[in-house]
Amino acid sequence: MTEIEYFKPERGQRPGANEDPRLDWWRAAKFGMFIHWGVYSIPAGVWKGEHIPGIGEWIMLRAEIPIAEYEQLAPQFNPVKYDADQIVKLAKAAGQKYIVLTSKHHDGFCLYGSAETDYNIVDGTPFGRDVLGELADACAREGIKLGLYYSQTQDWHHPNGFGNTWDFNEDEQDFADYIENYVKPQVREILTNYGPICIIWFDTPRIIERHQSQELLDLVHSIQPDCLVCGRLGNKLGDYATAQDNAIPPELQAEIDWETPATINDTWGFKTHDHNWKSTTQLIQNLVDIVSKGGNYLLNIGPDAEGAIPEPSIERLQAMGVWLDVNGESIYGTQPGPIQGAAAYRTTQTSETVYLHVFDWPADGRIALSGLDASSATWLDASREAALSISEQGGQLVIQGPVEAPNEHVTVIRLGR
Ligand code: JFZ
Repeated sequence: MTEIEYFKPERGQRPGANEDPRLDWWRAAKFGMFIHWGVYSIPAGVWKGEHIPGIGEWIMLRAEIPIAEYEQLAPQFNPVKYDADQIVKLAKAAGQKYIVLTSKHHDGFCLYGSAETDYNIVDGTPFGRDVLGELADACAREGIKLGLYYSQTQDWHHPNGFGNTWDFNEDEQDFADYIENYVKPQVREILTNYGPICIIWFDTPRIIERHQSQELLDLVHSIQPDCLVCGRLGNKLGDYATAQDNAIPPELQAEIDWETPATINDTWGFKTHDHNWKSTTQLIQNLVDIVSKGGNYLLNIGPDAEGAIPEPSIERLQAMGVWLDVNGESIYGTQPGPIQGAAAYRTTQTSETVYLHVFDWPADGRIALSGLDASSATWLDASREAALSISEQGGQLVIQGPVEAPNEHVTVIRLGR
């Protein structure tokens, strides 16, 4: 079995996979919305007229922008189009059951009114509103769970944070002090001031020490025992495993709870010139592929400097929601299916039903499956009228449907056991 290399809770750290009831809602949810937003959406991939390669939220490091220059972005940040209700309603329309917002990314800017620094949206910008607070209220109104991304090691603004080698000399930094007197107070405030938080999404652990990871895990669970911690806390600690960005394991990961964080284009933070949007079909197939292997799909939006969501993201997420309105029964609350490793289809299942997801509909409408018995085959899309039959031929279950693909993205057939 190919394990998810990057971050995987050590066995025994927490109840094993499929055992910890704190994850039950998350296992059933399958699909979440990631939101990467901050002052990096102002340069949006361009600095002093130069296109800066890589992901947009890394522009400060990629261009080695001195703090004195980069923090001048904060007084320019006035995202008047920010609408927390619009974001939450888009997540709901898309079928995303939880949202994870960057409360503080590697550049150190906070999207909430932190008592630990004025380098935040409330105290340091003309906008002056608490983005996180407004999102928390909108999530509560709409019944969507809210999680928070928090960069616990990389902080290119704080003198004792990790990663800024152009303003600071690492040998003169005190990372232990940073963890004790900045990270812990900020983790406390985001878990105390904004209601129930479903996940703390730590990231890029880099130099964090085992005891520091453990202390942060214990701190989160001491304040909100039901708050989950993703697999990037460091030292293989956390409540579930986190795959590499946009990575989908080639095979079933039955032993662990895991999640793939992913982008719709090629950047997390908004970039003006990144138009490489994945197709709706690709996004739906990614969701099905991940769920069929036991994982969750955390799919990102990157609002621009005005707080607007890029239209291509809205279009794709809404189309994913249309597909899930019809086919969500085969996704939410399911387990990995009995057939794994096929190229053209995936399977998920419940105790009574197997769901066959057909990626590439056969030209003759005929699907032959080995290792599966079924008493019935019906379209999950109740509006489909085309004939669908099953038979047993040569030891295989043969499904005969129309020659035309029933669904432009992924067709789902419900197989009764
Ligand atoms: C990290 C961040 O640096 C990035 O800005 C974004 O927030 C992303 C979700 O997480 O990037 C990573 C972290 C881990 C891997 C790759 C990119 N990895 O495991 O290969």
